[in-house]
Amino acid sequence: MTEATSAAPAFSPRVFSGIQPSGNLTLGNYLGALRRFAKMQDQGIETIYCIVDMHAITVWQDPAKLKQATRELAAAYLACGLDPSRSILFNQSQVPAHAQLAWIFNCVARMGWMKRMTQWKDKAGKNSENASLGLLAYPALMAADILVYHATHVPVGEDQKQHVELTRDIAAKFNNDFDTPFFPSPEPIIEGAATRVMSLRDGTRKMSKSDPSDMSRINLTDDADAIAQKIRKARTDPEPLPSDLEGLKERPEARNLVNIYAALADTTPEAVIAEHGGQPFSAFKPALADLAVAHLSPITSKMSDYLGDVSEIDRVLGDGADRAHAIADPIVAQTRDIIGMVRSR
Ligand code: AQP
Repeated sequence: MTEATSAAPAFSPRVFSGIQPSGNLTLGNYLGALRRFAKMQDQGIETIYCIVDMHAITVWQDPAKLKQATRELAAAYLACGLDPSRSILFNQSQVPAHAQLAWIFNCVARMGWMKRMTQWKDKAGKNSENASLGLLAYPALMAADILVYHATHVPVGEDQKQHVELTRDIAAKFNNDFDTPFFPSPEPIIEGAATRVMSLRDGTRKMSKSDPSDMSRINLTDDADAIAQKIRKARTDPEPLPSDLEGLKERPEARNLVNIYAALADTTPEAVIAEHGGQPFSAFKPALADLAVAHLSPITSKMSDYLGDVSEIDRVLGDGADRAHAIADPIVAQTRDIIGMVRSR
């Protein structure tokens, strides 16, 4: 074992997760990620949350919109209960250690691993020759985001599980190649009734910021009327809600609305069916809309308060970046030692 290896730190619990500033934040981002981030902070674990702007540019981003979306996302983190004195909050591009470790991981990960990723296949589609190289390498950067902090837990929605598993594979291959237990094997944390919120227009597709149809998603910036209208127009079948969960099996749109209700009410789909089973959608949808508005409107209004002071947002991000540097830089330096790069200064 190398000197750097024997100095490897013990892995105390540390949470890392990130969100792309790629447009309108959705109810899926909120239930699958943001809300749970604040909960983990409140459990007293060390928490590091990132606005992953380098991931966002793997597909085209208009520069002015990227800036705006970055600050909006910072405001959303704060509005959802993130306390920057307890959590580290920053944007990825300000901490070069992410890109530095990502390059090393590009040389550890195999092309075949990357090409098997569902997100690559979905986003590159049939036009993969024309997709950016960054889109293919996305999971190696994500592995670097997590492992550059020796993070042990990664709260994510269901769609990111495969990338966290790949992070574990990269850590294992690095540790094996260099005969060192240097990197931890982080656990994906996927919990709750809405780990995969589906589109309101198609219950078989994920609700997504980049879906061209605005009616497919609830945005965190939607007002009460827009939320009510989108839920009213959400695609459903003509049957009333079933009297048990089994009855939702072949009904993806109905199941999605029940799951969203359960997540917002902090209960289980079983409890929602026990209360609303047998109701037609004309009764269930208004109840869901009321719940969604009650839940989201305080967040929307806090977001706009935070956005009223952009310099304070930038200050919070700058302070977070300084604290992130302090953890990440020594880990990158040790990684370089392990692989045999000379420290000349
Ligand atoms: N529909 C969803 N249900 C539950 N969780 C979701 N997440 C995203 N969509 C859902 C979770 O939100 C976190 C941040 O995601 P991201 O912005 O990094 O990228 P993504 O997963 O690709 O999300 P989008 O909304 O679909 O973005 P675009 O359209 O830009 O690609 C992750 O933890 C994710 O699981």
